[in-house]
Amino acid sequence: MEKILVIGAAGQLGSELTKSLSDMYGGESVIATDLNESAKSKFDYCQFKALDIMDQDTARNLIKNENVTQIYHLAAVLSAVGEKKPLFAWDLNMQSLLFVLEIAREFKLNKVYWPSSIAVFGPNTPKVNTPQYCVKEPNTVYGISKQAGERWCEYYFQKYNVDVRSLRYPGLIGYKSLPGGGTTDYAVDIYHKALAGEKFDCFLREDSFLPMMYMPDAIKATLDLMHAPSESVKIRSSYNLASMSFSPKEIYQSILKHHPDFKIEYHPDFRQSIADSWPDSVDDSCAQKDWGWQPDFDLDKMTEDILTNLPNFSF
Ligand code: NAD
Ligand code: AKB
Repeated sequence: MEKILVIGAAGQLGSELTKSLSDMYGGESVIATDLNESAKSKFDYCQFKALDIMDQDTARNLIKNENVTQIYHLAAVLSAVGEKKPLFAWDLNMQSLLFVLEIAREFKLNKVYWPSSIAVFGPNTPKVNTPQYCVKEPNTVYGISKQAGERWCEYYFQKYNVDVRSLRYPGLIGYKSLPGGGTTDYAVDIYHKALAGEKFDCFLREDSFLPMMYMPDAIKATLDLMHAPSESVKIRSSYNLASMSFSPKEIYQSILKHHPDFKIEYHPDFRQSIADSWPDSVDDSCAQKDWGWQPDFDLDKMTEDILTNLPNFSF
């Protein structure tokens, strides 16, 4: 029987991924962990334990005593917060990943999942249809940590046969939790403002294109990758992953079709230069070819789904 540990389970991605893992494996097979006991109320369908992944003795005992077989390591400091606290971001993002990889090697875990990001790309990367393999000179601490993390994942696979798998997510958009300090957060916040009947102040320019993905597609991609036969997973750094690419003006126009009085203003801040360093769109043909990736949602389909379901969702 698999025993799956999710680290950073209470965040934007973890809240939805942990539920899908519990639906798939059964709640008794999933242990959700996050920093604070207060996150427990989110996880009435599986086990929950408060865990600071930097407290490595406690984490190691938990993994050993619970006979954990797989880890989904989601805890990280994201791009915008990372620029405010660079050394803290580097420390958390790198130490936690190295700890997880070492534990996976030592305890011979079946699988590890660790997300990377479009933040691995930088200003010298080709911006449109960014290839899987190209120049990567990230200029955010978050991006540097993801790039280094990818190299470590590949290293542990090649040297120690650790079955670690990873996706370079675009900006993830979901309505079931609030985002945690990234540059793509505006594309979540905008729906909340539209439904509240308030004007939206956008921290990016209206023409700032970024790769984005609706959360159900991100969950599908993650589970598809994790369930693909090992020999199909040919990239052990991290796979480019794509579904849609849009600008603030385009998401605004998509919402206007449902809320014609919705207003937006653009006040770019420090996050604009982060967005400018990232691709407009990425080429995910390796993911399509290796394990059959195809997204289900485009911008208008996502907008309709969020505007229909968010009003009935309680946090
Ligand atoms: P988030 O900030 O919403 O969630 C991270 C969670 O980790 C939070 O619940 C936080 O409490 C927890 N955490 C922080 N420090 C911790 C620690 N020391 N020990 C245990 N838990 C800790 O982030 P997210 O959006 O859910 O992102 C999850 C992962 O996916 C991250 O690795 C992120 O880099 C990656 N990713 C996310 C996006 C996106 O758009 N959300 C895009 C690309 C990659
Ligand atoms: C961020 O904006 O930092 C994240 C990401 C794209 O990795 N959403």
